[in-house]
Amino acid sequence: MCRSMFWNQTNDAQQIDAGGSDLYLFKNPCRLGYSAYQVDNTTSCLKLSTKRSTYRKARSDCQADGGHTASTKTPEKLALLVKLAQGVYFWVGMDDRKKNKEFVWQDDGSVLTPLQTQQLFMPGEPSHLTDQDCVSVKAPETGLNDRKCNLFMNSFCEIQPGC
Ligand SMILES: [Ca+2]
Repeated sequence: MCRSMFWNQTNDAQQIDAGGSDLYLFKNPCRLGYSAYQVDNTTSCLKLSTKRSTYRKARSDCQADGGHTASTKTPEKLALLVKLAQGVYFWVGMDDRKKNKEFVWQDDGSVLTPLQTQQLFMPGEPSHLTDQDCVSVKAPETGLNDRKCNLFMNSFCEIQPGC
């Protein structure tokens, strides 16, 4: 559920001088602490966590904000997060904790497709080794890899614009 009241409190319109006599009103569509990115033909509001945590904690922190650990369903979105992370290791919003070898995206509960597996994971991954039920990117890698969920990593929270 989006809280429009919160949105109004935390996103003041800014006046931007365009260089001439015209002034434009710009309003960040994302709540405080989140930045807007155009990716996958939509606007995503993203925030990188300030500390490392387990997958479970990262997930619950994002849920407390009304969102989820950021998805990377396309190579374009994955490349964006890798770039924003600047070498920091981060969790991706997907795990197969419920049913082994069936990765489910946090944002909509859909199952990872074979095409996504091929496009997004590192060669030879996901390896499904013992307890590797969560998914992350570990620089200098730029693709996904399943790893143990109790490792400590940063993560991106993602929420809907206006939420
Ligand atoms: Ca692995």
